[in-house]
Amino acid sequence: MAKTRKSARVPSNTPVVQDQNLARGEGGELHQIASGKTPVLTTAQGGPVSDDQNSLKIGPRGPTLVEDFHFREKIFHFDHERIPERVVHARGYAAHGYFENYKSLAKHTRADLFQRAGEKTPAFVRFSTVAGSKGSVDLARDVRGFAVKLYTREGNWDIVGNNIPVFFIQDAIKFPDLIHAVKEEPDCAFPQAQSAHDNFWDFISLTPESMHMVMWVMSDRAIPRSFRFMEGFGVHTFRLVNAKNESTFVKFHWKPKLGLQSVVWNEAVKINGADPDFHRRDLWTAIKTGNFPEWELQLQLFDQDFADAFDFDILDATKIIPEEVLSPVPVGRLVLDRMPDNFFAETEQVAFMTQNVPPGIDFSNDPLLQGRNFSYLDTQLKRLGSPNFTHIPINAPKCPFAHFQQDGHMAMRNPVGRANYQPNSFGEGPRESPQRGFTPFADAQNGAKRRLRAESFADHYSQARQFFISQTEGEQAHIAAALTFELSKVKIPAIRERMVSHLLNIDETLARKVADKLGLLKMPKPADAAVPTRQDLQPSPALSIVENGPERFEGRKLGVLVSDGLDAGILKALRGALDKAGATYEIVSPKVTGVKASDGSWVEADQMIDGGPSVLYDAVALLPAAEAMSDLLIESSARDFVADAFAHCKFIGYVEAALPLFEKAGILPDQFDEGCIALTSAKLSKSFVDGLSELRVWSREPKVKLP
Ligand code: HDE
Repeated sequence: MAKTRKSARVPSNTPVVQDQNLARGEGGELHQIASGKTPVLTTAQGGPVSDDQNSLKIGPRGPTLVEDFHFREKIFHFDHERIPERVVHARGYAAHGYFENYKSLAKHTRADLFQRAGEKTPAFVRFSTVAGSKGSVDLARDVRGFAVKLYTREGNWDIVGNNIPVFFIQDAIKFPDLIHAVKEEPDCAFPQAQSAHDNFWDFISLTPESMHMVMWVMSDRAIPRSFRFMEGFGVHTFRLVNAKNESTFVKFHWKPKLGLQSVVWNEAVKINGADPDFHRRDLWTAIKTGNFPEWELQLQLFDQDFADAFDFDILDATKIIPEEVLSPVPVGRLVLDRMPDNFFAETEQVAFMTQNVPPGIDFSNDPLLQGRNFSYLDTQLKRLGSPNFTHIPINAPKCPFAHFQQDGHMAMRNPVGRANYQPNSFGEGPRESPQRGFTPFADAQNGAKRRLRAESFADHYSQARQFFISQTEGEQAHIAAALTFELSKVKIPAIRERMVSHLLNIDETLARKVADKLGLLKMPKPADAAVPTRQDLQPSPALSIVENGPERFEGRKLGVLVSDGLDAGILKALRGALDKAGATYEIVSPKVTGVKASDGSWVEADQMIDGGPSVLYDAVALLPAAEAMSDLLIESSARDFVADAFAHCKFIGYVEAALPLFEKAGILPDQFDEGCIALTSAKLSKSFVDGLSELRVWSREPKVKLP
């Protein structure tokens, strides 16, 4: 016989989730618990709920009743919580801010946001990876999305860009193939968020136009330290159009105020394990602590004659105009200063669309851009489920708007009045304005209707080579290592060989290095090239991360390894210097509660050593006391902390008591270099922080032989 149990109501002891709208809504007093300000839990229909812990049953253990409308509504809503994730750029993180215009650009564009110096336009920016699903890791080797929504007084303008200024393909019709190839393979459903597999490299090796982009993706650009240290690019050539209807070609560049910085691959792999939300946490923490990230908008402006002088096509998204050939002009700054209140409502539901442009900004005939202008509207309908997605606050314009669109799922704002069409004889509703309205630039078009790729799109290797030769020696080594790693995951030898045959057209030394590391038995012939690689293109220093790195330690983080008995004076000096530099730090200690310093003061910890490996920090300081050393030396996480910091070429400040940790990590005294700095006094601790502006000790890299 089944045991009989006493019926018991589970007491409502969990905190009540506050629905601010509800609390503010009509009949607020009705929905207040008598004793205090806590609002009464209601159904979505507004009915007060008496018990949210137990479903309605017959008897204490009896069947649950369909009559329980509260239970049914709650579960029904939960069952429908997910919307389709983005096909690409599913994993993203966003913030609010503003764009501030430096001076009038009326000469080039009639766009309202560029007319007045100091004009501020609200902005929402979403950063993303491309290939992984919503729950994938932040440090995947991948392109980063850099999508900016500007709520201008003349409607929303979306610059839906990336952190890499070129793209894999030249024509939008190839996009589904590219994305199918990079995503997990359809039969086994792996690998997730990785391009290191056969399908991707099969497609790439059969698509020579992707070679320029491949060089970027194999560089450290694809593993940024954080969103705050990466550039953004509009990629395509757009047009600015002024009040006289004159057009200027334009390319958009976002330059981070903090400079460029990436991590190294071995570090990226470990960060993904230690903190898969590394980039999210970084942006959240920076903004929540008032360190607002900032980018400068710079424009490359040029006319048709300038465009015609190149032997490549400015409509080809696999090409750049080097900044040394055409300097970008600074026109304003983008500041991110507020995190969304709710991730789903804003970051997940934001709908970017390349076709969102205000009067004064226009498209070029770049076939990739033309295809995107079709795709983004389509995708929003699928994802958000209703043509009324512009009624969602994050997508709604912040300027006045008026139209006759009505009804449909979730219509929140139908036109009022009698006339829902125009012209109408009631004098009701909005009318079009030839003066203020968007007028496309009257670019004359002619030619036969054909499926063709212009010959001006045929050079696939010259700029790939230019990118490669613009990198420092260390950066070139990283590209070779990344190619080797990725191709080592490819199982079909013919794909590896085909890739090496393309590399031969880019740089022979690179090709040989990769072939050698892969153990290719014989060198393939160079791939057939429609246009031979130009050898005369000059290196462009603007393309190197190291050449454009930060000048200060500002905005970065020091990991401070401590133990009981640490030198309080040195820690105090370090903290002061870090505050002054606008940098942050975390105390990493054997126990998460903290440690007792030499002067008896308590130092709170941020991380246990296990949870705070050195890969999470830009540089480290080792401040353990001698008496704690025997315990620390048997902690493998303490050893890894030091070994990784050294292998990843980080600056390491240390007190003498920490020396046995180096030994344990396999770092001998004769390997110490200018990046290993003894902190024997408070004064030296300050100068250690000053010296961190360089970030990494790249000269160490050939010696540590990073994988
Ligand atoms: Fe996208 N892209 N894309 N893309 N793209 C999407 O739109 C597409 C391309 C970019 O944070 C989708 O809302 C096509 C280039 C970003 O919400 C989709 C083509 C560049 C984001 C789509 C491209 C981008 C997207 C998926 C080939 C850099 C994320 C969900 C012509 C300049 C925006 C969505 C966000 C998102 C289509 C190529 C950037 C499917 C057809 C080139 C940053 O509509």
